[in-house]
Amino acid sequence: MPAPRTLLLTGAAGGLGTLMRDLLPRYGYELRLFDQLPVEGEPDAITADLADRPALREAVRGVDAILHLAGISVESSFENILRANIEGTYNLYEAAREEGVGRVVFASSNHAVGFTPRPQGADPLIPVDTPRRPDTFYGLSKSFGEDLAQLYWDKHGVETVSVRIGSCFAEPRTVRMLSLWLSPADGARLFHAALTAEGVGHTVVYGSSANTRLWWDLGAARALGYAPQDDSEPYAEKLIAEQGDLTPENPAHANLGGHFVTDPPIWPPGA
Ligand code: NAI
Ligand code: 15L
Repeated sequence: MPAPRTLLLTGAAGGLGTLMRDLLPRYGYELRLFDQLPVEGEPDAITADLADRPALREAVRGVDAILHLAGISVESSFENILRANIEGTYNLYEAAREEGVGRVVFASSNHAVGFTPRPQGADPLIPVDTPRRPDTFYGLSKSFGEDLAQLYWDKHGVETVSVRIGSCFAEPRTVRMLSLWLSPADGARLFHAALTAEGVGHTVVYGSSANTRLWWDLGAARALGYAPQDDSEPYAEKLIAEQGDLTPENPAHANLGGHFVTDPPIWPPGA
């Protein structure tokens, strides 16, 4: 596949969107920005909600590919998740189909498989085909997004790489993130690989750096051409000294999804 030049970046005002606005142009992408919030310093960014289908259709018109980051990025009420992540992602795929955009990279999450026990001791790494076990309505919406991507490939020929992102921040913030950290530079490497690899159909990959304490198998991501350069290990001593190490007896430490697994559900306001 020729390298896409024009890329629609949804969620451009968010944490990951801000990191990628800086990093992706270095790979030659011309970015078109989309978010419900204004993007600081970017007067040409499209300010619209994923529910606004005409705005979304205009936003995708003429781009080579889409990096879909927009949505609620933590747990919320089912109603909020339904509107932003489930209906919003459906609207995005419909716009891509209608406008003939052939490649989407979808920001899925570790929380689509959050109830998967994390490896301990000599346990094998978690394979990418492990059964989906969402830990929240949020994780459920990512599971839906992956199935939607499969449908749009099988039925309409829209290709997607669903990247189950671990924790993409400038630095790992918790001991759990030592296993799941995706450095911003590796995030850009992985998204670039996902945007340019040939014949992906719908491919699901895990997204993290080459962490010493890795929990999951990066083979599917590497098969796209991703070669991670970073490792969270230099942050380990300080984080463990501050927070203590993970203990298998603590249910929030026993599964991939961390505290998302153990937090009480969020019901609609007023319920
Ligand atoms: P964020 O919350 O900082 O950014 C999300 C952006 O989406 C915000 O700018 C928000 O205004 C926008 N947005 C939300 N609902 C929208 C709607 N209805 N219409 C238009 N725009 C809307 O989240 P972050 O950390 O930047 O994550 C980006 C994506 O990556 C999210 O989809 C998140 O679920 C996913 N992800 C992120 C991880 C991370 O470690 N940062 C880990 C796993 C997944
Ligand atoms: C996610 O899916 C969230 O979007 C992000 O804010 C982090 O909580 C990350 O997972 C994580 O599990 O660390």
